[in-house]
Amino acid sequence: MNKYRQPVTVLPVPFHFGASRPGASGGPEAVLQAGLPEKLQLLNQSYSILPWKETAESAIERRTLERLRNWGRVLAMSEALAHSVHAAMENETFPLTIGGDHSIAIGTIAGITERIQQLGVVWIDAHADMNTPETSLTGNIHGMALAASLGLGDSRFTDLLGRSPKLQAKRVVLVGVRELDEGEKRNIYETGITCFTMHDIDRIGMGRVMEKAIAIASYGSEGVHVSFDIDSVDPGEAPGTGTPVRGGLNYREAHLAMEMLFDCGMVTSADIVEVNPLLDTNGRTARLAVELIGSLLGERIL
Ligand code: B3U
Ligand code: MN
Ligand code: MN
Repeated sequence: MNKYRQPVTVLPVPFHFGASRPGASGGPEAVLQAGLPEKLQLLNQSYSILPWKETAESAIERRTLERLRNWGRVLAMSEALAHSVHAAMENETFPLTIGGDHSIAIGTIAGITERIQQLGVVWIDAHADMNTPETSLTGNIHGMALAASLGLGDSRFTDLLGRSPKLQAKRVVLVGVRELDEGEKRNIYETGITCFTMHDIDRIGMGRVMEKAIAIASYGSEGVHVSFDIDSVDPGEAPGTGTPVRGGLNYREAHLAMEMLFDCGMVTSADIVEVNPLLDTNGRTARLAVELIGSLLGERIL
């Protein structure tokens, strides 16, 4: 059961056009197959699964830009997802999106902030996703999702559903970061968001880092959104992801983060993204995603 005892709306988003490699579009199916429904039942968590509806091909802008790859596809997905997430919030449920690459968070956050304007975000990721089309070396929109939610970058994304910025920097915290582009470093400093890198976790421990992260994301906020990129976890534990980076969270650190987020009682919504079954070994990464969702929704050892 989540802290507010709300039903969970599971939103599978089989989408990979925000990333370079395909495969993340198989993420939702892999996570469902790995036992997400059974996990929710075990926790006595009421839930429904809202099947993803593809936008008609004819309604999608197919032109692309080198600095904003597949922008038409990402935009169509983001608009549809934002509306579904907003509806899930209006129905007093907890939206749980299952990606898909991390570009889906643009739509999730746009949908949530239609209802909760003072939203804190804990973004757990090996990367910062703080690029703009100008700073990105790849043009992949999954590397721009947090920046867009903070109002940086292309207005098609920053202004989704109207208002921009969706988030205030003082309520945004990154955790687990270990690979940044030069332009992202500037964007982190200039916006003033908080970034706890792996170095901070090594020095003060995951428990202290999460205490600080939760304090920042929840101070004066009406709710906290958790955006969990599975590549935050060390590739030894989570090999099934498109851009693995060594030196990540260990198994218990990842669970501890989710347990502490549940305990804070402020979490309103979550994304679990970047599970790529084509790169996985025997469903290990998908099973980890299911377990971590369990911890976020209150599963305990004792
Ligand atoms: N910073 C790089 C790499 C990257 C970001 N997010 C992922 N990879 N998964 C970029 O493409 O923006
Ligand atoms: Mn990410
Ligand atoms: Mn990442």
